[in-house]
Amino acid sequence: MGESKVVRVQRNALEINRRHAARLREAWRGTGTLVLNLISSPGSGKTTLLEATVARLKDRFRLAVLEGDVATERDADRIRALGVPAHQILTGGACHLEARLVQKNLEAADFGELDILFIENVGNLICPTSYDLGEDFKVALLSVTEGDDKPFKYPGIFSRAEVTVVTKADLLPHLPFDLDAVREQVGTLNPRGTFLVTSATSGEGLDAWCALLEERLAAKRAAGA
Ligand SMILES: Nc1nc2c(ncn2[C@@H]2O[C@H](COP(=O)(O)OP(=O)(O)OP(=O)(O)O)[C@@H](O)[C@H]2O)c(=O)[nH]1
Ligand SMILES: [Mg+2]
Repeated sequence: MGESKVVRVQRNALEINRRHAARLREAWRGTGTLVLNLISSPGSGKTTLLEATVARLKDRFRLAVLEGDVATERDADRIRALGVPAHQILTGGACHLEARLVQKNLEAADFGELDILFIENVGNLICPTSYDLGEDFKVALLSVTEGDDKPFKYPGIFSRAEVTVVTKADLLPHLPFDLDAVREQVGTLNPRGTFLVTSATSGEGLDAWCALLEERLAAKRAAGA
């Protein structure tokens, strides 16, 4: 039996996305901008981690945030409240960002030259996984309230994200969350990935997270020099 129409349409959409993503990646290679694509379930702490991150790095680096959501400017407002430029992308119902939408909104945002651009994807552990946005790497977040079985249940994102960040570690004493089991699952899916344990509330792990960003930015700059 031939390929169904739905599969063909999906494949075409991914192919078009790939081409747009390649253009974005090339542009960011030229400017030496480090670009992250943050992916996780709704409420796992993406914006809160970004708030803590920009607060720590904004005096030394030119930062901006693209916020992906189905509705509201709330996340972009939270970042702007810290004095860091942010632009809200509204998908109008779609459960993921696409490279073309990022390109369009980046032009509208007119951030100027940046050291680091953070893209917070729409809260969803599945849909954003297949859509390359031209980023240097994907970051998968998993909050400890979501359960310690998630990497094996959602292998797509945890195998593709170069960095996995466990969030809300301050809540660990109150939950039956087996951190070692999660570390093992992520290690199996992505043996060369980086695994960080953080809490935006207590500050745990934020030094390591920010150091990773600085290292990756320096490496990108050195490669482009
Ligand atoms: N205890 C604790 N709560 C946290 C931490 N980080 C985030 N939260 C809380 O988790 C809730 C959701 O956080 P957000 O940062 O809005 O989550 P998000 O992933 O951006 O959510 P969406 O954009 O809707 O997908 C908020 O009530 C935060 O205060 C943390 O480190 N510890
Ligand atoms: Mg958010």
